[in-house]
Amino acid sequence: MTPAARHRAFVALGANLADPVAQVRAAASALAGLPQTEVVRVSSLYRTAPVGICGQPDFINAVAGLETALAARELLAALFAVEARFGRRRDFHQAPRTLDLDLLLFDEQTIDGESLVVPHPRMHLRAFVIIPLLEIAPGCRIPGRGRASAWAPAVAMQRIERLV
Ligand code: PH2
Ligand code: MG
Ligand code: MG
Repeated sequence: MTPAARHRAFVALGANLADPVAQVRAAASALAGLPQTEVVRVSSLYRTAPVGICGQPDFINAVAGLETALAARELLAALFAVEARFGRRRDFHQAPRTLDLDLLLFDEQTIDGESLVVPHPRMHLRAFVIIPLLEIAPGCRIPGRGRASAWAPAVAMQRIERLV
């Protein structure tokens, strides 16, 4: 039997409701429980200003690097299942959330589907993704966007604070 191909994936974790530090910590542990998946690294937690939305509490964000034998869409479904377990409700677009798990990168693949777009289309413009991603994968490349590190200056005005 040939072993299933292993993929390197990066996932963004975010929460801004109901003790978000605890939510993000627990979510990182939940990722370790995904089938056929190992968590290789988890970044520090960061407190970040909401981007693209007004009047919401600060977020807690992190990025996890995974190694998985799941296909991209299987991983996405597994991430949705974890969000649901954490009580995520989708009351309206960009409603405050107990947990948001976004698939950022999947190997060097470009996926342009109805339910899944990889690389995440706005990841390079968000300090809350770029800074934790660079912490755990400084040489990381974003297909179509070049080195992740090249985007750090573009997000330098966004408020982000690493938690100790
Ligand atoms: N997620 C969003 C929109 N804005 N801002 C921060 N700081 N962190 C997030 O995780 C975030 C956001 C949509 O998912
Ligand atoms: Mg999101
Ligand atoms: Mg999401």
